[in-house]
Amino acid sequence: MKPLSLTEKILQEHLVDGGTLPAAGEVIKIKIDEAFTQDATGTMCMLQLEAMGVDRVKPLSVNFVDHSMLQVGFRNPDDHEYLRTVAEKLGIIYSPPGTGICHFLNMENFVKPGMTGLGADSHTVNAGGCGAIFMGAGGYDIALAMATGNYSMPMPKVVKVNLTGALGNGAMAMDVILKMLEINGVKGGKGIIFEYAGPGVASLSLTERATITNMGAEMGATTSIFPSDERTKEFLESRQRGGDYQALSADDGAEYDRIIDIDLSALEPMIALYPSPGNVEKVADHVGTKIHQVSVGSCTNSSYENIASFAEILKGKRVKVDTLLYPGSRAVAMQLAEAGYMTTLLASGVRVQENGCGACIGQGGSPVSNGLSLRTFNRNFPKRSGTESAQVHLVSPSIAAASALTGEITLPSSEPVKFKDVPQMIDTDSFIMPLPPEEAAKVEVIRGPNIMALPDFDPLPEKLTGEVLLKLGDNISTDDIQPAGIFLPLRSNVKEYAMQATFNQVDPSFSRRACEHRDAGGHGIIVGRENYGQGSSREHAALCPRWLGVRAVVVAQFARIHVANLVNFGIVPLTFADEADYDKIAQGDTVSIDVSNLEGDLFLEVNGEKIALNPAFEPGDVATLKAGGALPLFKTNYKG
Ligand code: MIC
Ligand code: SF4
Repeated sequence: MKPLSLTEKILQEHLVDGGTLPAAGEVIKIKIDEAFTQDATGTMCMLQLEAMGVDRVKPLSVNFVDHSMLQVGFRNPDDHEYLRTVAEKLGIIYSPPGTGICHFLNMENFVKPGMTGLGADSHTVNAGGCGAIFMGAGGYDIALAMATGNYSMPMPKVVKVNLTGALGNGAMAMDVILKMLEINGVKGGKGIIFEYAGPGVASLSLTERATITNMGAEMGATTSIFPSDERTKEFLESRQRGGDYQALSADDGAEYDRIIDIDLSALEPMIALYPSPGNVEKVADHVGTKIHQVSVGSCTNSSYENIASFAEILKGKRVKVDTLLYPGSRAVAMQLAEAGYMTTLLASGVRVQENGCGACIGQGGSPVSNGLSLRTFNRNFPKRSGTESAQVHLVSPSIAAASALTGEITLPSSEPVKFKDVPQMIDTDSFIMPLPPEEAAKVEVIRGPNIMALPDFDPLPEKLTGEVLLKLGDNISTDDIQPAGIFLPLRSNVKEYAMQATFNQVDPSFSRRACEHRDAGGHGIIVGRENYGQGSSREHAALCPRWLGVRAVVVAQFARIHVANLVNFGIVPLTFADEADYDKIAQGDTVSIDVSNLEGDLFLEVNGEKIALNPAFEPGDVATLKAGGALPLFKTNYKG
């Protein structure tokens, strides 16, 4: 038998119809062992799940609350209450606010080597550190996976990352993934699963591995995976889950699309400079730059090891700048307390915050105007911090610690940081577990006034005719399309979220213009270039534009999750056959696209010219697009 990569082994075993794996790019349907949401994507996901008429979810499912935690008014608590009660009704585990960040909790409590999983958040890929294939997707795809236990996706290419040596020179796991970003860039992972292997793997703990797989999202990768080995066993045993362990690795002689070699011993501290995780340089070249804030945490770097290393560097000293800390989970916070590090951190002047996403998604912790914030997070897109004029650079926890003490970018000692090894804490009591079906059926789902009904969308007309509402450049992120931050409490209210936030940081007149155009019968068109929709999995970046009358997006290339979300909400995703045609279109141009035959040749007509387009959707998506979106199609089939 052909030797298989670890990725191929897991995917093969999960093929719904059995058989062998097809060539890269062909659609595969796999069984999903776990599906989860977080609160910011979860309410829409749950509304869609309810609209599907599902009584009880099929795979292990979890609703985590970690993003929208500020309870300033009724909106966020209403969302939490809806998520709690709908979880009880449908057989989903509920993780209340304060328990921790979804990806961190997932690793601690649910992921087993060899599993497949889907989460309504782009950093679901974090779980790859535990030898599993977990991917981010939009809320509709999660709802469907919860309803059916299956997910369809293009077969990815598998790229091996051969690790040798061990980290030294003050480098941490964050520097491994920053190196990968330097090599591959922010779109170099599209259609790829990065499979880490080689003798260097054994030197990395599970949480270090998760830091690396987590930020695979920043390369646009489908996901990343590490083998399951003695370190995996050690981690699972420390979580009292030794029974979940199985050894897993690639077969000798497995073939890969490409091999990337990284010598861990040669790495040095790196920094991703504002405004992109792909702007990677050496910290050494930026030493002495004045900073205004340090923020430690996020799903990338909030483990006990991360925070204990940070605390060791601060021990007995005082921070010079505003320094915020977000532990990954309540269990991590308890472990830090047990080891005495909570006291160290507080005594150093650190502002210890709630276990959750916090400043990473602009929920507090915004930097001062024109300030520079050094963060151990994974994204530094413009305005994401909530302060328009501020900049964010991304670094490892030890750079964050050394810099917090001096108020400028500083390299710590190159000696490895030694921290206290205390047992991990178990906090499974925080979860609200599913009720038996007969009791679940009696649960009343509570919908406060923040929970709006899903909008109805009409089918695709034969021809789209309207205006180019926006012409954009490269790397437009979902934070540009549909910002989070102060707008996060509007996630359950499509109309308000669309009117107040869609593209508002790019062009504050967008929502108003789009509405007027829609109400006059026009079909809105967006034009962009490379890597459109990078970043978050938020389906609101498709749902809200659709509500505002956008019916097609024409770009050079799309990010993976966003293109699926566009299809799910009936927006036709198209690419230029010849990228140079981008220059032939201007914002405000009246254009038309005949979409009567989505499987035929497609053109955009503008200024008397016909520009050739390619579909960015799969043939299997045509019915969804024609119906005006996934839910309208689901409902038609369900009724029929
Ligand atoms: C992010 O980091 O951008 C988020 C917020 O976690 C998103 C999900 C969301 O927008 O709710 C993600 O990464 O998918
Ligand atoms: Fe939360 Fe930030 Fe991780 Fe997104 S990237 S899940 S906002 S911690």
